[in-house]
Amino acid sequence: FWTQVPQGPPDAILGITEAFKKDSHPQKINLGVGAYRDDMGKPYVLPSVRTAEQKIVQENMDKEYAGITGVPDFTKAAAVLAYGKDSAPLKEGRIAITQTISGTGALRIGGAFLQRFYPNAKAIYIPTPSWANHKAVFLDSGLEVKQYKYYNKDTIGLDFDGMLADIKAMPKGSMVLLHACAHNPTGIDPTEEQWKAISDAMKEGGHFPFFDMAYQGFASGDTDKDAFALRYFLKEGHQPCLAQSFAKNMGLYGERVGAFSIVTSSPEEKAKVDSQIKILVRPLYSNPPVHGARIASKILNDPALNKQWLGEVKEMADRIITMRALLKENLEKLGSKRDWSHITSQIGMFAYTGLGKQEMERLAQECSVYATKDGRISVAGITSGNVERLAQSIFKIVG
Ligand code: PLP
Ligand code: TYF
Repeated sequence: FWTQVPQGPPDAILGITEAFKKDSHPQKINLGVGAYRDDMGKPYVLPSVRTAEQKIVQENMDKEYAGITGVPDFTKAAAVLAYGKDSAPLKEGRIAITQTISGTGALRIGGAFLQRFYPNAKAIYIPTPSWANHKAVFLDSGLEVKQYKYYNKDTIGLDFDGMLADIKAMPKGSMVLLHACAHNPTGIDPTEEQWKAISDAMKEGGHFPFFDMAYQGFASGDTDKDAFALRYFLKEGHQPCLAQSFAKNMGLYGERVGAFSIVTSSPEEKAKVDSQIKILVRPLYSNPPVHGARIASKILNDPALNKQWLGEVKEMADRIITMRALLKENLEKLGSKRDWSHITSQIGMFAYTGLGKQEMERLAQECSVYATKDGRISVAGITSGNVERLAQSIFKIVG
């Protein structure tokens, strides 16, 4: 049957782990996939997650199906986390929200909803570069994918003028994907002032903002601060939609906990949108898994556990910030002539080193240091034990 099926390429990010596993170097380093590691380089389960799980087990809960839109205590709390407890649309009952299969599922349900209902839906604009999966997710949702300028390779910073010019040049009413914080892969976010100008340009064009928030809390260590752009857009009268992931900020990667929400103009509109989201979800996976959502719900709804979790998010963010500083320091100590200040000015899980494809290939072949070919390294994979060897490796390749 399947002889005509062509061999496909591996995922650009998840494929790195395959190459890493095959390498027998005892001090090999994997900075490919964005997954948090502790300072021993081990996967980390948050103590608040362990406690929440114990509480759930003690409650002897049943395993009945959740509704189509998931665990209500979870989605309610997820909306508060993102939009803020004083958010007007939230208080007015006009945000439609559904639990999703993590952030990817949120983007995919969002893409499908927009494809079906956004007036004259055609293209969604994503930044250049963007998370590798964005294009595939939106193409598979039936949308056309276009790009706007974002990264300036000369400054290893934001191409703010290019971004703004591209937004202004889009056809009226375009759909625009925005990384809410900790842009993946560059780690470069607009400043608050720049967000204000972006909001103005989006309003002027009558464009529709789709926020992808996969790292709330991970950028600054403060979940409110990281929600600045989303909340500012709301205050300015935008009615965005939002993909949320709890993979990173709760370390629930494999549990697949996320949410998709849309701000509507009235409770009546919300009810209609809700009904159509259910119609989309039903034939895809019927209803989402409950365990991870119950963990997130406990953490978000139990005040003591919530406080503990916020502390743990901050600890993770702070360890990453420390590793950035250590990497830069070690490169400078080795006598590198390059300016590495972007390593500490970028935020979130990734550093965009500015290294090119061939340099990244040599880093893997000659130093057993693995990361994506675009020069992105997952800072979460750096430890006080491997940072020196990492700096030496980068110095060996680029000086
Ligand atoms: N969006 C961005 C920008 C990401 O980096 C990721 C990966 O973590 C996701 C969405 C979705 O990830 P997940 O499906 O694991 O929540
Ligand atoms: O960018 C990353 O590394 C994370 C994890 O298909 C990830 O967002 C990578 C690839 C993928 C799914 C998740």
